[in-house]
Amino acid sequence: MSGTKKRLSALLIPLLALSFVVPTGTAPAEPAPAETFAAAHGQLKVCGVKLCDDERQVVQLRGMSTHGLQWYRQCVNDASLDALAHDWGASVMRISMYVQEGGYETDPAGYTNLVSSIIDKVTARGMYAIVDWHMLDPGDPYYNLSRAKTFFSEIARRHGHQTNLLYEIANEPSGVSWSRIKGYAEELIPVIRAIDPETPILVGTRAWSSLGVSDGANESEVVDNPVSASNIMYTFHFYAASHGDEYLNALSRAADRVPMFITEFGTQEYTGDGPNDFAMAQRYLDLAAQKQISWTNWNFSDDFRSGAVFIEGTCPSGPFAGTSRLKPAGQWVRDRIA
Ligand code: IDC
Repeated sequence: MSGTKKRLSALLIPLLALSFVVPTGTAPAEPAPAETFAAAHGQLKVCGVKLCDDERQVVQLRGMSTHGLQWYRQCVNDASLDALAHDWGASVMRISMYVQEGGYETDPAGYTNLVSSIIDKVTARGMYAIVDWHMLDPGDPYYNLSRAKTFFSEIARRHGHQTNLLYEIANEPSGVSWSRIKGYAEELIPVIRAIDPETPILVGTRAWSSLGVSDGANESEVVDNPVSASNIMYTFHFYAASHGDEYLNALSRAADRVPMFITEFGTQEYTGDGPNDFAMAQRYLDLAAQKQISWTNWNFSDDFRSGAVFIEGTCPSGPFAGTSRLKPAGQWVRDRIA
């Protein structure tokens, strides 16, 4: 379906151009706007260990994660999303909806509407949207399973027909085994698939999406015992000043065996604060480029911490484009998205 959509638009553009042929001597007509990233690539699908577009070409998405919407929704508005799409050149935004800490559980209908409206804004700017079920504490994903079923069912009903989505069903499980995370995924995924069979689903990994490394394990538990579902990927999170070679090597090995997506990383410490280690962060992004692993950086807000890209006080009015309001981590990641 999406392939047809794309081919139709490819046909339409030359036809439109022909119908606006200008006589010599007059100013040329405005060029047709360039096709957006998400329109050009259409419905994503996991292909082997990679993420592919609707013509089975491998794609690497690069973009930003919001901060928690309960605190920083004022940083996610028309102007900031214009900047992310058109000035930064991002192809994806991760919409980070906490479940606890004043998030979804306090107002399910309100947060569902908020996420839905942000999906619309991201879509209008031609980017992919990751719907992030930001469970964090408690770290057992089962704690929020029935809420997750309700939330994703409603998002799938409203948006499942779109071709520019990914669903991230567990931000960072902790204190639980991989088999428990796998069990959660295998209960939730069929519920989503019954409404939306096509959107790729991203599954968190043990110990804060470290592939188990933060608990002294490694990627083999996932590689040897994958979730039984198709069109899914596994997530890996890193903070470059805290997570060194052991983490990088686990990601590298995993990415050759199972589909991986870096839905969160920082150039600083795991607190999202402290000094940047740009050299280590670059090693991760070089690996991601080489293996075509998609990524979103934490985070697109003006929080005081070093990992929030904007200087405090930037939201809601900006300016968001250019570099005048960016912290060092923001300048660094903007350059790497481009
Ligand atoms: C941090 C926020 C901070 C908030 C804290 C608790 O930056 O303002 O008080 O969460 O919720 C993660 C998490 C992400 C963290 C981030 C930085 O997914 O929620 O955000 N981080 O600590 N995993 C590793 C680091």
